[in-house]
This record gives sequence, structure tokens and C-alpha cells, in this order.
Amino acid sequence: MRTEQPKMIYLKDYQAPEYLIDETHLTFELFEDHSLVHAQLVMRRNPARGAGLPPLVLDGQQLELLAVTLADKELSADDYQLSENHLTLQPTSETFTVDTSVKIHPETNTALEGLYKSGTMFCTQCEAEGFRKITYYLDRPDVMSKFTTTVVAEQHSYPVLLSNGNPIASGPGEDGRHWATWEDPFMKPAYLFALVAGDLWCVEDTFTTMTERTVALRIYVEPENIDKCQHAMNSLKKSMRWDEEVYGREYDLDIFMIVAVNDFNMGAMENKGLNIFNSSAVLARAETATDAAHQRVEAIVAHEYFHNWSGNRVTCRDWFQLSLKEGFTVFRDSGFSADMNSATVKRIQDVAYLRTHQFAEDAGPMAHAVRPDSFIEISNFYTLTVYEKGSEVVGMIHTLLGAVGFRKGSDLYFDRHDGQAVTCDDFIKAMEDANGVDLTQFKRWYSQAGTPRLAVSESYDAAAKTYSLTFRQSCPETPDKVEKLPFVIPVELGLLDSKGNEIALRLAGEASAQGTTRVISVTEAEQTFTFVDISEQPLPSLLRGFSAPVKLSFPYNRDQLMFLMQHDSDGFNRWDAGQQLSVQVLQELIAQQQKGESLVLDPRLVSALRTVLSDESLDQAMVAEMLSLPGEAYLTEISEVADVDAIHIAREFARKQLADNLFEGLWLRYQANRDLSKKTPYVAEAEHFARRALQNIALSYLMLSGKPEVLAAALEQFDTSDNMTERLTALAVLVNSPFDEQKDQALASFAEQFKDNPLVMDQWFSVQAGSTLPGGLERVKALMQHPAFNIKNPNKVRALVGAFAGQNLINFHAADGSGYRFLADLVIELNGFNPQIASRQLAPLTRWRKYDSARQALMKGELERIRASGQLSSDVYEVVSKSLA
Ligand code: B3K
Ligand code: ZN
Repeated sequence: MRTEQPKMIYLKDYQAPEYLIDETHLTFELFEDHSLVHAQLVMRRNPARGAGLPPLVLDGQQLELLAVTLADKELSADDYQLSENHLTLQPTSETFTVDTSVKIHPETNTALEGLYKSGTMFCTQCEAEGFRKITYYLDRPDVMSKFTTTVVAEQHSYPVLLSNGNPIASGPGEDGRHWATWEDPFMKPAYLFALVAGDLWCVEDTFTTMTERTVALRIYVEPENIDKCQHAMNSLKKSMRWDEEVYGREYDLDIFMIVAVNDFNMGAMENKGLNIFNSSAVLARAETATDAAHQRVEAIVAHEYFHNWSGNRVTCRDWFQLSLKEGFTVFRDSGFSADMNSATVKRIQDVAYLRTHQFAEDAGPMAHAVRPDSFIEISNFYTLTVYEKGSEVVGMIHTLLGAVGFRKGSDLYFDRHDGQAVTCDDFIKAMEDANGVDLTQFKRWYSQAGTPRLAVSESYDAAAKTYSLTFRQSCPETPDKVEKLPFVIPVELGLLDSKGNEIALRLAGEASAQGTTRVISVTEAEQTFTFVDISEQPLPSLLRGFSAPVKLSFPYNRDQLMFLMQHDSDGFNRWDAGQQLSVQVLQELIAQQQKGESLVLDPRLVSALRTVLSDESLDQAMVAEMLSLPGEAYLTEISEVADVDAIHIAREFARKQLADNLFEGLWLRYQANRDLSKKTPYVAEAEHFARRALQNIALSYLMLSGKPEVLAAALEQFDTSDNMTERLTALAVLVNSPFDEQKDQALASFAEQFKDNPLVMDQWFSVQAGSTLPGGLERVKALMQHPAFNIKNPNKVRALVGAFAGQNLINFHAADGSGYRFLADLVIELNGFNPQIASRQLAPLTRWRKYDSARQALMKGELERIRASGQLSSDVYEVVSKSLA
């Protein structure tokens, strides 16, 4: 654990490196109780830093230095300085070689950063700053080097030895050991380094690129998982083709490998030619993975693959630029998923996620700009803001430039910066240069945190036939800044006449109308746009497709929202009108509950959803999305002070009312789809996802009726379905039901059947952790004693603790503070062995400002207890101290 006080690092302090590393030659000797790493670095003075030979300061952490040679001379302890985080040497010429040998302990590395063991396998995770736990190095993304790596290990336990690039040699060694050498011809920063050694099997395929080169594709897994790789392989091939077709990007090595590991801090990692994945982001087959899991695998495989260009070929100059690769790559993978599935449904899901979680982050103590100005621990900045909001920012550029202009910009960006480590400014500059536009004001999206508000008002002049929309933008204060300058907000909009038809859009001053949906740019604090030739009072459809990540408000009444739900030509806005209607109705119920009145559901919501349910022409996935009420977390986010109990009671009341009133329609839809499921073998495609999504949301409503025929249907679905999507939903509705006997039986039989499949057991944990019935904390505590639970495994922690604290709000926020105490204890424990996971799990406590004063005091008390608990990792220290500031 560190002894130095964590300190803030600032973007404004960036300086190019003093030295460069042209070549990196690594040899790993892996043993059961330690590993040895020999590094030979071919270095030179960075000409950009001028003359002179300042000390060479190499990064290194938790390394036992065995030997160091500078320019062929072995150094003695007097010749260098060694501190907790650095090794400092004095070069005596412009070019020189440094050799180091260090001893490390992957076998006891529980932080899962650097070289570590997952089960019996050796693997690495270097982004952002894990490479310094492997060897002394200039561990920063603007130092790019050509890597050659030799791995030596015992042959029997580690038959497969992998690293980045192409395999160039291998052979037997002494004492039952063997070795393999890999060479990566592309310059890369150390964070993209990877090594794997283990007893792995692989699924193989090939891909022929646009220039007819053949690339070998391999997915490596532990032998028992060899039957769960096909979906990931299909996803990989689709991603490779899509990136050629949509972005003109071809793969560049002869081989592309994915390795699945069970112990992994996040989803996956884009190491050059050797992606390492959390097994949850690779393995999928009908019997063990849900539709959502299949879609997640497809998206993550694509995301990591797309990084080969947006991240690897063109990388980041420094970690403040993280969104340069992450925001852009999320934008790319969303486009891919939209093309593979239903684009509207993908957009709905992304926006619902952004509004619930990123907006909450942007309103909390950890709020930061897409390109932050400062940080203490970079691991804390792999955030929804950098990823999801970063993707929205790239999406707005796409909206402003159009698909063709955007492609010109991305082509220029990749061509101009291939092999370089660059900044978000370089990305914008390429977009500007390729299109002849000025994005200076637009760049405020990179530097100003907080979610902008956009209040819209209208006025119609019947005599003049003009219709004006006035936009007022503002952005709340965030910890980094109080005053914000106006953003460029692209608003895609349309106007509907009283029959629901689209009106041709001609702005005052324009010669003719330009279509019925168009994008206007709001660039000032207050701005009015006037449309002419409008012969009746129209109804505006604003922010179509969610064209900007803002909180838009327009004084719609409920009848207008119902009208938009039915008539808007923009699918996203039809859904959003439904959400706004639901929010109004739920907020009314929440207020009734708070005043002690009896709850009365506005019948218009019932009738609006009845219309949706009976519309056979609508994509069934859309119907499922429209039937889903805004979640409790979203209702919390939009509350001034969130009343946990009232939100839960109001929402459950609405669900029950809808279930009772729509019973017949739901039952018909359920049965029709369930019958089809019984007849059709499982297929992981959009149309089938859609059918099962509607079937499953229908079942979850129907179950609220408590009717015996529904219980029988749930049991039948649980017992006889051939796929996890149907089984898990059936399990979840039973777990949330009052039918204790059936629930216990189902849980037991499920656990018995899947006890040897850790990913399925994760779902079993999550379903129980998410149950909002009373006694949630006790159930979670009991499950932590289950033999399948393991606190050292991040997936288990997320499945049980993450699901409880993040999704089971009524139980987590128990008024006695027991949920908070539990989470704080857990964070303190995790801090001792896996700081990244500790810091992530802390997020729910950082939202304390949203709650009533009693809960605020309890939450803050727990944050203070964590702060006082002893030696904190920089990860936890940063989040706790900012939350209490
Ligand atoms: N680039 C990695 C994330 C690394 C996180 C390090 N703490 C995965 C991704 O975004 O593709
Ligand atoms: Zn990424």
C-alpha cells in the first residue's frame, strides 16, 4: 500500500517526455511463487525537449529490483535512486540502453492490475497505469515503442503462451518449461501491452479483409467454456466487416486474439492483437446467457475491436484525453449495435441509461468534464461521463456534419494521426479541416461539466402564420466551475399538425421549406427560431433521437404527450413522450403518497399503454420499451429531494394498476409469444429479442395480479424453456412474488443445475439482490456466505453487492442506515485488496445530496467512517474526499 499522500495531477502541467523508448524487449519467467521480468529498453533523448540530459525517471511500483544496467554497465546502488514509485538514473549520452531485472508476485496480486493470476491462468491488465507494476518504464501513453516479448513457463500447466502482435519463435526449455516469442510491429504505449499464459482451448476462424488479406481469429477460453464462443466469434467478424464498410478501417495484423478470464475489473481490454475479456463479455449461448447478455457480448467485442483504430493506431497523448478514444469508440459501437439490431430501441436504451446514471454523476460530487482538468487517480475517470457523454459529444458532431462530413473528418483524423498520441483538440481539428467548419464554441462540451438545461417555450401567431420556439439554456454549477458559457446544442425537431402530420419547415428568411425534420443549433443563452407558413397551431416534437445530452423541458400537457406517443414520426420521441407522460403521472402519485392521500392513477396512462399494447404494427421491442415505466433510479435523479419510499410505493402502485387494467391485452401478448418461443429454436437476433422482451415484460406485469394461471405460466416458463432469457425472467418474477414455496424451489433447482457455471450463478445472485421485498440486506448478507460467492472476484461483487446498492433502492436506503453501513464495511474491506472495485462500489454513497436530511447524515457518516478507516488507496481516497468536500 502507498505511503505517499495522493496528489492532484493537472492537464495544464502536461509536458512531453524527456526520453523516448524506441524498442522494448521483455522476457517473462513465470513461476508459481514469483515471476521474473527482464526488460531491455532502447532509449534516446526526446529531441522535442531540447538539449541536455536530465535524469531519467522510470515509473515502477511494487517491484523488487534485482539488477539494472545502463549503457552496458551494471549499476550499483549508489548509481541510481530508488523510491516507492520511481527508479532514477543518469544517462550520459543521447542514445542508450537500459536493462532491468525485477521480481514480482502475480500469484498474490489481488488488485487485478499489472500481471496477475485468474484461477490458474496468468494474465495482464495494464490500462491505465498497470504496466509500472510489471517493470520499470515510462508508463505514459505518449511513449510509444516497438515491443518484443518472450514468455517462459512450465509447459504442462501453461501450454498456451501469448502476447501482442505475431508469434515469431517458440521452443522447449529446461525442466519441463517452454517459451514463445511475440513481436508487435506497431508502435504502442505500454498500456496496450498484454501477456497470457494458461491451459486454454481456442475456437478458430478466419476473416478476409477488404484488401483480401487473411486474418486468423482465435478466442481462447478455459476448456469447459469452449462451447460458448460462437456468438462472440460471429460478433467479431461482423465488427470487422462493419468497420471496413462504415469507417473504411481494415485490420492490420495477421492474427487477432481474444482471451476470456474470470477475474477482471471491468468488461474487456483492447490490447493490441490480444484483447483480454471478462468472461462475462465473451461467453454466451442460449442456455446460459440472456438476450441482454448476448447483446452485451456483441457490443463489447465490437467496442474492443474498434479500438484497434480509435485508441491503438491513434492513441491518447495523456490520460486527460481518455474520451478521445473512449467516447469515440462508444459512439462507434453504438452505431454498430444500431445497425445489427433495432436502431430506435438501441437509442432508447442508451438514452435511458445516460439519463439515469450519467446525469446523476454529472450532478454529484465527482462531476467532471468529458476532458477533465485534473484528477488524483486516473482509474476513477473511466466514467459514464468520459464514455457515454463522450459518445454523445461525438454524436452531436455527427449530427452537425452529417454522415458524409463526419466520415471525411474521421478519415482525415486516422490518416493524419496514424501512429501518434494525440488530443481531443486534434480530433476536433480534423473534423473542422475536413468540413471547413469552426467548432470552437462546440468544444465547450469537452471542458464544462454538468448537464445543460434547455427550457423551451412557444408562441403562435395565427394572423402572421408564424410559430416561434424560444430556447433558454443554462448549466448548473459543478465542483470545478460555477459560471458556464453557452453550449452549441443541436436540436433536431419537427412540427405536427392537428392530424399528426408533419409540417414542412421553413425558417423566417429562408427561400423555401427544408424537409419536415431538421437540426437547428442553439448557441446562445436565449435564442428564438421562427417558422413561417404555419397555418395552424402545431405541436413541436423536440430533440428527436435525443440529439443532445441535455434536460429539455417544454410545457406539454398529458393529452399532447399522448398525441405524440401515437403520431410522432420519430420513434425515439414516441417513446420519450410516453416516458414524460409516465413521469408526470408518477410524480402526481408520489405527491399523493407524501400527503397521505389515497393513490389515484391517471386513467390516461392506462389508455395510452393500452393503445401501445394493441398496436400490432409496432416493433415488439418498442412495445416492451414503451410499457416499461421509468425506473426508481431515474425518478430519484429527477427529484429535487428523492423520497425513496414514496417513489417505490407510487411506482409499484402504478405497475399493479396497469397490470390489473391491461390484464387481457398483456395475457394475449404473453401467450402468443410464449407459444412461439416453444415452437422456435433460440436465435440471437433482433426480431427474436423483441418477441422475448415483450413476452417477459408482460409476464412481470401479469404476475402482479397474483392469479393462479399466471403463477402456473411462470412455473411452466421456468421449468421448460430452453433459454436463459425466459428462465431468468421466470425466476425473477417468482423471486419478487409472495409465493414462497415455489420461489424457494425454483432458486434451489436453478442453483443445483448451474452450480458449476459462475456466470449463471452471478445472475442467480443478482436476481435475489434485486428483490425489493422486505429483508433485502439480510438476504444479501446470507448470500455472501454461499459457496459460490467470492469477494475476490469482481463479477461476484458486482452481481450481489452492486445489484443491491445500485438497483434495490428501497432496501439499500433503509431508513436505519443498515444498507449504508453494510456498503461502507464492504468498501473498507475491498480497499485492502482491490482498490478499483472498492472505489466503484462506493458510487451509491456519493449521491448523498439527493436524499432527505436523515439519510444524508447517515450516508455522510459512512463516508467519514471510510475516510477514517486507515490507509486508503488513492482510488477510494479521491472519491471519499471529493464526496465530503
Ligand atoms: N480501455 C479499457 C478500460 C480500461 C480501464 C482501466 N481501469 C476498456 C475499454 O473501454 O474498452
Ligand atoms: Zn473502450
